[in-house]
Amino acid sequence: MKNKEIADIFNEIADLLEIKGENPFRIRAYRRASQNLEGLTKDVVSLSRDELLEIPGIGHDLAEKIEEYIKTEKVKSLEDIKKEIPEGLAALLSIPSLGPKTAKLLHEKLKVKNIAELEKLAREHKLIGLPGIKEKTEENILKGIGMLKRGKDRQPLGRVIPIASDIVNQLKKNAPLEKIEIAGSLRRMKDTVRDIDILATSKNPHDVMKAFMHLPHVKEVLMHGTTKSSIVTKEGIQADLRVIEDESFGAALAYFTGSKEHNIRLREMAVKKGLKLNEYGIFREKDNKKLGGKDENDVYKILGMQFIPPEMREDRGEIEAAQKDSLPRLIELGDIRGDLHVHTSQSDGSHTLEELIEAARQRGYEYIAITDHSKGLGVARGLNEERLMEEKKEVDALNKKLKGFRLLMGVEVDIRSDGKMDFDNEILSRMDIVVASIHSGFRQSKEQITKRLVSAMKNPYVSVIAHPTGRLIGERDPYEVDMEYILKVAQETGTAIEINAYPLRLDLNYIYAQKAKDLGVKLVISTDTHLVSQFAYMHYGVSIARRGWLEKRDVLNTLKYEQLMKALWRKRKRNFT
Ligand code: DGT
Ligand code: CA
Ligand code: ZN
Repeated sequence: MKNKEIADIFNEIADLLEIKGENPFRIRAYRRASQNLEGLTKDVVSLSRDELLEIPGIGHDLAEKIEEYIKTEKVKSLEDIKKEIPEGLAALLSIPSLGPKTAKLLHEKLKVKNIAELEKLAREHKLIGLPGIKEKTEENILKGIGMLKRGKDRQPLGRVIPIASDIVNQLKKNAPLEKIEIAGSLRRMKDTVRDIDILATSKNPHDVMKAFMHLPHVKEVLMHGTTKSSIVTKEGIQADLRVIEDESFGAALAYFTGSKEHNIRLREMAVKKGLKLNEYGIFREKDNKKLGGKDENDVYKILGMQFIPPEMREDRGEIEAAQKDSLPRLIELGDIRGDLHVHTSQSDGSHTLEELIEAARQRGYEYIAITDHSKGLGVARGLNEERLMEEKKEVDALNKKLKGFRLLMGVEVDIRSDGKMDFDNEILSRMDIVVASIHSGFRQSKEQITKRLVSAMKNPYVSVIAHPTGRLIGERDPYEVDMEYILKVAQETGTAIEINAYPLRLDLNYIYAQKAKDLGVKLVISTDTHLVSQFAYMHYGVSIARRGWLEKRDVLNTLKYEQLMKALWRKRKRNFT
């Protein structure tokens, strides 16, 4: 949900206003709005202007900022305030436990300009004696700086999953475990995660904790307890391990999988039914009799609803749907019949057609689409018309030989800065599939970028828009684009939209994937493979689709080859007649 993101932004604005010494009433208004947004059970994205105004503390001004953020993922006034405050000073606020008042004080009295200076002063005990600063405050500041240095707040899912799986596998080998499961945002397959939450059962928790402390991954031990321990891995990610009683394992798994919002709703429902739900189980209120909690499904069954897949647990309507027995049947990895975005060594991939076919067949695929870059993308050795036709010949020849497997001849055509396609329609018309995407001009205005994508979708030969927002998680923000409008045009033109499964992309994100589905837009889930090992990224793309409530029928590459080709031809036919 965007609620938390926007709540954080309002809080940040309040912090910065406080550093600036602005009107306390204004600051208070932002804090109040932030709190109320965070406590909101409805998804703010789904609210109309009038409904926004009903949230306590939200007037027209803040409602406008909320809408701005939903559309652009930015709030301009925040960017503006940031410009007015020395960068290093604003950065002090990223230190956990250091508030704006202290930041302002440090700046005014000691001329602290950045975190490094603050750390030095704190080590030399030069902060003590400032109003309100005691030895303990100094300690906390140093602790906070340490935390900050250990790692970024959130890491991309694709970076953390391999680490988490490895920890689990090592524990399975080296600790006396019975059950072990990953919980938290990782189990919900959120695109970024803050830490790794692991739950286990064992007759010997002591030895499990010991094994955990001695994993090769450990850089630092934060806490070593009898049933709960926390470490920081060499990659700078915190991992918590809890050993749970077997009869509570299901309840604990539900609790620690979250999300917090989902849990809160479940607990409220339990209370209404005269029950009590916590991480130990589900109980009858009047006599505390335990009704369940060994299996996770106990919780949902006793509350009178369907089991909710972890990816959906965000309080975005899944509880209501589960009560009505109307949860979607989510797409699964096994539904995927092929990959529709694959590069060969002709452009910037690493493998020949034969190697790619071999790897795809090993995954059980029935087809893949070869989509090398087009000529304009020099850095990726994009193909000109001649080389593309040469590649098409090879693909045709292979298709004649192959049994039970098909190659689709395609191209990832660059959408140029002026909105023109990098190839003429004459060339595009000879492709089985055309994947169009933006690789330049990321800083163009929202209008310009939206226009470029619209012009691509209006081309009858463009089948799919790839990585539609261009984001690279933690590295590059999405370009500015009116995604609502893009989806509308996708629906009107019959253009499919890609969920790019490459771990740093995961683009479309799950919110828009769901919007696309609701509008009747078809999606494809593709890996953008450059190396055969990257076919395995499909798993991440499917998770995003599941978080967006997608079913098999919403995704084109679940179709058999013939049906897929028909679906791809539909747009061209329509545009011809
Ligand atoms: P993250 O770590 O920020 O990527 O996201 P989560 O969802 O893994 O959050 P985390 O690690 O703080 O907590 C794990 C789960 O524990 C969370 O999804 C729900 C549960 N939980 C944590 N704090 C609370 C709480 O205050 N109330 C309730 N009901 N559940 C909580
Ligand atoms: Ca977590
Ligand atoms: Zn690509």
